[in-house]
Amino acid sequence: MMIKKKIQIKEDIFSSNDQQAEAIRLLLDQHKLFSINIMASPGAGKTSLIEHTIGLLRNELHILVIDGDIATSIDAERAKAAGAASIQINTGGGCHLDAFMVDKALSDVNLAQFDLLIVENVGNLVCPASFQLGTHKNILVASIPEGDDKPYKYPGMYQGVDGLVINKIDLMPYVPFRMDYFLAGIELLNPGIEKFMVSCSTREGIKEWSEWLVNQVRSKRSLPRTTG
Ligand SMILES: Nc1nc2c(ncn2[C@@H]2O[C@H](COP(=O)(O)OP(=O)(O)OP(=O)(O)O)[C@@H](O)[C@H]2O)c(=O)[nH]1
Ligand SMILES: [Mg+2]
Repeated sequence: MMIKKKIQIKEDIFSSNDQQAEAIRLLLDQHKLFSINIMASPGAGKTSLIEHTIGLLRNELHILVIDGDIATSIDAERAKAAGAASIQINTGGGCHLDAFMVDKALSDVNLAQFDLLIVENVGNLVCPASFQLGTHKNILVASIPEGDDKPYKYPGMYQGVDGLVINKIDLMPYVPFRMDYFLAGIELLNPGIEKFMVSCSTREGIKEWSEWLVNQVRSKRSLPRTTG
């Protein structure tokens, strides 16, 4: 017999985080600084995607990366080596970033210097989905070796994002992955979501993803400066 248990987490636990996230959003809007929060399971290719994005856009945009990890500054160093300014947050065991951590990381930054803020969340498909960071778009990186059932098993994450990067498509010939089944799950949870098929190994699709990002930055720049 199969027994299913549902655990409900009360919304109000997250309300102070949401208020902080809203303050960050206002601050970023004041500086017309477009921002994304990249989430994924460990090893899906978040930092690889960020490296390639920086590589393509560093002559066009000033990019700030905030990297969230349980330990080490490996990812912030990779973003810096690729040509961006970077800040590492170590959660010391915490499985996600929250808006207070991002606020602290931004406290010494001259935001006027930057056009694009990329936050790399801690690798996890559960906890990051519940904590808004004040970024304009939440992006999920899914990767082929994780398996085609992930939208069905982690609906909260797949439902709550604005864009989906499907990475490691170079591995399609080697890993059982039914793209139709995967995409059907996404269509069920998040119909019409913006999707990018990429490979950080072959660089396929990185240009299209980067162009979408640049367009987002441009739309933000053309908005009137907010007061606050
Ligand atoms: N074959 C293949 N490997 C990739 C691709 N993208 C990333 N990788 C590899 O996947 C591994 C993990 O990549 P990372 O970019 O460090 O992944 P991450 O999501 O930032 O990992 P964490 O920050 O530790 O959660 C590395 O060995 C990459 O070289 C891809 O498109 N194809
Ligand atoms: Mg990483």
